[in-house]
Amino acid sequence: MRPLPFIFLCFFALNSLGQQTPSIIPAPVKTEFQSGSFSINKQTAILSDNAGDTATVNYLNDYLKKYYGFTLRTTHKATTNFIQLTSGASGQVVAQAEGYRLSVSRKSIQIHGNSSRGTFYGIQTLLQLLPVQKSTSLKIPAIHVEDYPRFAYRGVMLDVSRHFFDMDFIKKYLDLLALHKINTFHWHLTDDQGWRIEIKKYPRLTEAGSCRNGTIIGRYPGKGNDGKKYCGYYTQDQIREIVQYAASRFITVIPEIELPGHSSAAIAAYPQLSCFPDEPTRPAKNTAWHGDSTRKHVQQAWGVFEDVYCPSEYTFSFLQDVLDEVIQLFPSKYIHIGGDECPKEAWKRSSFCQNLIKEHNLKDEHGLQSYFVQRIEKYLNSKGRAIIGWDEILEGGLAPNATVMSWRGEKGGIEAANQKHDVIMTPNTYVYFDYAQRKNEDSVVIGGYLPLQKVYSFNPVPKELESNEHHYILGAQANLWTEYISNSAKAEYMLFPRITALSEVCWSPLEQKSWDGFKKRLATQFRRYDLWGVNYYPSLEEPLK
Ligand code: TNX
Repeated sequence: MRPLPFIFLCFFALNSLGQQTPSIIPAPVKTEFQSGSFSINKQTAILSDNAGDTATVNYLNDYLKKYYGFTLRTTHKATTNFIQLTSGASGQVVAQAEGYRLSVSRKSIQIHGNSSRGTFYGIQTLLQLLPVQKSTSLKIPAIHVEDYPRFAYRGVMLDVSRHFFDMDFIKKYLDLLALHKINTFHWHLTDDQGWRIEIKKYPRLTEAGSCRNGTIIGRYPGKGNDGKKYCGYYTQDQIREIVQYAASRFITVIPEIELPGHSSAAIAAYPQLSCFPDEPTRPAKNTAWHGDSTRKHVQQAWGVFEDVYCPSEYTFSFLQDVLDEVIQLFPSKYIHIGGDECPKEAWKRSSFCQNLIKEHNLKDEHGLQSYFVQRIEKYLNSKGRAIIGWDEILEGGLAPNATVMSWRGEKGGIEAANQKHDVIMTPNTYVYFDYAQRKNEDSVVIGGYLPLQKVYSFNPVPKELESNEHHYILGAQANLWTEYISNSAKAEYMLFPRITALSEVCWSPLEQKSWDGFKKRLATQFRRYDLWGVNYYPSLEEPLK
């Protein structure tokens, strides 16, 4: 008989302990396997003295309850069979608040985070060591992990305007982000097809702006219109609930309030926001419209629309009022103000805009867009917040403190870093999860082809940048635009497994990244998706080209 290869021996050795091969995603900075194992069972205690870790202890117990059917007691003293959580700057792995150390021995599991954030990520790694089947005794291999993220910004965006997603799904989404050590949820709350956030001072935003009278059927321009009223928005109480839910998973929620373009829903509610309040809304080219078409309405098809915010004092005071309420709801440092895809036709034919251009010595309508964004930036800066905008905010001159989200490939990010601005990389060439992930996609998608391996190959630091510019790249984000994603099963299908590749892009050091190694670990991750009840595209073998 030929000797079995070493890898098989390891596999059998682990299997005889009732364990799967450890497969931690995203790959940690340093992992050492040791001999022996620890079992979490109903007698295991949690030791934790740090108030900042209370949410994490509850989180761990919720997870154990949900997937394994039992919880652990907390205590202040134990000599064996315990999980100890400590947090704080002493004994740091590296000077990184999100760093942690995890040690599993026969007697105990010890997790030390450089801050409570780090401790939470230590717990996430521990969850990845648990068996993927339900059991009341969870065997874990002895291991030592030292870990911290490559990027401080690790995000995923969800568009809830084109299609609305309910509270339960938003919470599930946040759960799934946390399981991937993603720390930012970018919530795209307003667009042409629906305004989704309650604003007390402007009730029509949700009364009128959160509903459209119909939606095109199928891929643009569509095979007709379904003629069904489509509505949805989050109340301020619900928003607070989500922000809190995210915070207990160390996720920051960044709201996006689109301006000056993608504003048809707001204009439908308050026509004076347009430079041409009396002109009826124009449907997208070659698309079927349902219902009245004599005045302003929420759009029923996808695309880019010419009726945008007029840069009037009425609009600025409206936006400042809206942002005042947004700031109250979201404690994040950043507010995303959109800035993308703003056609200039309306501003060109408006005498008000042409006078404004002259009055402020602006070069043209791009200068006017820059003036618009800079006024909003100034206002938000005065409230202690910073803006993020899509890369079109580079056109006509960047607002002084803006962070740029580079979506049309990487060039906007490169240009912004050259101008010494912070950048978040979200290029459609690597992280647009509304694009097809398989060659023969049988559901309707927006187009494009973005297989898993392409996502995995993404390096958020463009090679064109000098090393002294690398620090401008805060991190990366995947975007889930939902024109063709009308339900949560499809949203999950488009996200998984690509979000798992993204997590490694954002977290793992380059030297720990390997496509072959990732594919092996992904096989176990698929079993975790099953455990979590996540819908996913199961192929591991979709070729890159
Ligand atoms: C471009 S990315 C958009 C969105 C669309 C998306 C579809 C960006 C800033 N704007 O409005 O939903 O393409 O992939």
